Amino acid sequence: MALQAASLIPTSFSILKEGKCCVKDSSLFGLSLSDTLKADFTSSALRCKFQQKIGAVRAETAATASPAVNKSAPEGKKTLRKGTVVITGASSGLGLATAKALAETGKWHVIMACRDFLKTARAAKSAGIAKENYTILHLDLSSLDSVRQFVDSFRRLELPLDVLVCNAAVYLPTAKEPRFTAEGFEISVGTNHLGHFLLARLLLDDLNKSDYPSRRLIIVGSITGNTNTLAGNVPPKANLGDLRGLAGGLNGLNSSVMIDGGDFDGAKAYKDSKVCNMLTMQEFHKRYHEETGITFASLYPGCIATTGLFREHVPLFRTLFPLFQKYITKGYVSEEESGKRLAQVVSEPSLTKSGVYWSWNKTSASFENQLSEEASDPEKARKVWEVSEKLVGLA
Ligand code: LMG
Ligand code: NDP
Ligand code: PMR
Repeated sequence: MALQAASLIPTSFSILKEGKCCVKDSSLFGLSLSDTLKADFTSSALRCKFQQKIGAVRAETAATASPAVNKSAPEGKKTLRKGTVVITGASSGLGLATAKALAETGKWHVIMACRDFLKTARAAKSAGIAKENYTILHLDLSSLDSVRQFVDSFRRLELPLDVLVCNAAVYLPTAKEPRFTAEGFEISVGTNHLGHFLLARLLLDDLNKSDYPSRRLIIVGSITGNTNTLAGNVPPKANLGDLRGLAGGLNGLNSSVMIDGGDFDGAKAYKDSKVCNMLTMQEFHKRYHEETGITFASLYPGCIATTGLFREHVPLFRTLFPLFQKYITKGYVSEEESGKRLAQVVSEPSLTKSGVYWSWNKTSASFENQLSEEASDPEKARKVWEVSEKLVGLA
C-alpha cells in the first residue's frame, strides 16, 4: 500500500528499497502542501485525505487565534482553548497511546511528529483518533536537517505550542555493528538524545510564546538508565564516563561510538541515551524554569513490554519478556495505561512541578521518583548540554 501510494506522487517522495515512502520535503505533511503539490496528486483518495488535513489545520489555526483563557463567555465563565501538543514517535507504543488519550478528551490537538507518514496515518485511524484532533507532521530525529525542517513546518501551521513531548526512541539490542544518523552519530544516542536535544532547544522559544496556562516540555526517561534500581543493574549498565566519546562525535572514526569511549553495545547506548534525556530535562529546568515558567519533566511510564521498542530483539525475548514483567517483576503496564500516565504529565493540573522524574506505584498513583547518582549529577548535566550543543550546531 505504501508503495502504491508513493508511486502516485511523482516529485516529492522517494521510494526506499523496503517499499516505504519517505518525504524529502518535510514541510509537505505540515501544511504546506502547496497548491502546486496538491495538483500533483492523482489519487483522489489521497488528495481528499490531504485536503481534509489542511482544512482541519486551517480551521484549527483560526480557532486558536483567541487567547488561551477566554473570559467573555456567558456568566463570566472562563473557557480554555484547545491545547496543542507535539508528540514525537506517535506512530506506535507509548506515543500513540498518549496521542489517543489526549485526543479523546477533546481538549487537545495532537501534532504527531513521525518519520513514517503512512504508518502514522494508519495507526491514528486504527486507534480511532478523530480527524479533527490530530495532524501528522514529518520528523526524522536521525537527521538534524529534518529536525530543523520540522520546526519550520510546525511554525508554518501558525499554531501555538503548548506542550512538547520528546518520546521517540530506537533500541538496538542485537546489533553487532553500530548504525549512524545522517550526521554520523551512533544512532541510539543520535536519535534519542541529540535529535530531541536540538528539537527541544529550537522549540523552547515557541513554548515560551504560548499563552497557555501550563506549558510543558516532557522528555521520556526510563528505569533502565537509573542504576539505583534492580532494572538499572541488569548488564550492560548505563555509564556516561567522562563523555570522551560524545565529545568526539560518536562517529567511530576519530572517537568511540559510545559516550564513555567504550566498545559498541546497543543496549548500553540506549540506556546511556536515556540518562542523557533525564539530564537534559534537569538542565532545561535549571536554565529556564524560573525565567519562563515552563514545566520541565521526565518520567518512567512503566515497563510497556509489548511495544515496537523491542522489534529488534530476538523472538524468544519478545515472547518471554512480557510474561516475565507481568508475573515476575510485576513492572508490566499496557500501552493504554502507559498512555494515560504520559497524558497526565501533559495535562494534569496537579503535575505542574518542574524538574521532576515521575513514576507510578502499584495502584497507578504518580509520585516523584529519585534518579540515580549519575542521572541527577548537575555537573554531568551541564557537560552533556555543552557538548551536545556543539554537536548539533547550536554553539
Ligand atoms: C541481551 O539479551 C543482549 O544480548 C544484550 O545485548 C542486551 O541487549 C541485553 O540488557 C539487554 O539483552 C538478552 C537475552 C539473553 O535474553 C533473551 O533472549 C531471553 C529473554 C530473557 C528475559 C527474561 C526472562 C526471564 C525469565 C522468563 C520466565 C518467563 C516465564 C513467565 C511465566 C510466568 C509464570 C507465572 O540474555 C539474558 O538476559 C540472560 C538471561 C536469560 C535468562 C533466560 C531465562 C532463564 C530463566 C530463568 C527463569 C527464572 C525465573 C524463574 C522464576 C519462576 C518463578 C515462578
Ligand atoms: P515504540 O518503538 O513503540 O515507539 C517508538 C517511536 O519512536 C515510534 O513511533 C518510532 O517510529 C519512533 N522513532 C524511532 N526512530 C525515529 C526517528 N528517527 N524519527 C522519528 N521517530 C522515530 O517504543 P515505545 O513506545 O516503547 O517507546 C516510546 C518511549 O518510551 C521511548 O522514549 C522509550 O525509551 C520509552 N520507554 C519505553 C519503555 C518500554 O518498556 N517500552 C520503558 C521506559 C521508557 P516508527 O514507528 O516509524 O518506528
Ligand atoms: Mg528488565 C523490577 C524489575 C525490573 C523492571 C521494572 C524492568 C524493566 N526490568 C526488571 C528486571 C530485570 N530485567 C531482570 C531481573 C532481568 C534479568 C533477567 C531483566 C532483563 C532485561 C532485559 C534483557 N530487562 C530488559 C531487558 C531488555 O532488553 C530491556 C532493556 O534493557 O532495554 C534497554 C529491559 C527492560 N527492563 C525493564 C524495562 C522498562 C525494560 C525496557 C527498556 C527501557 O525502555 O528502559
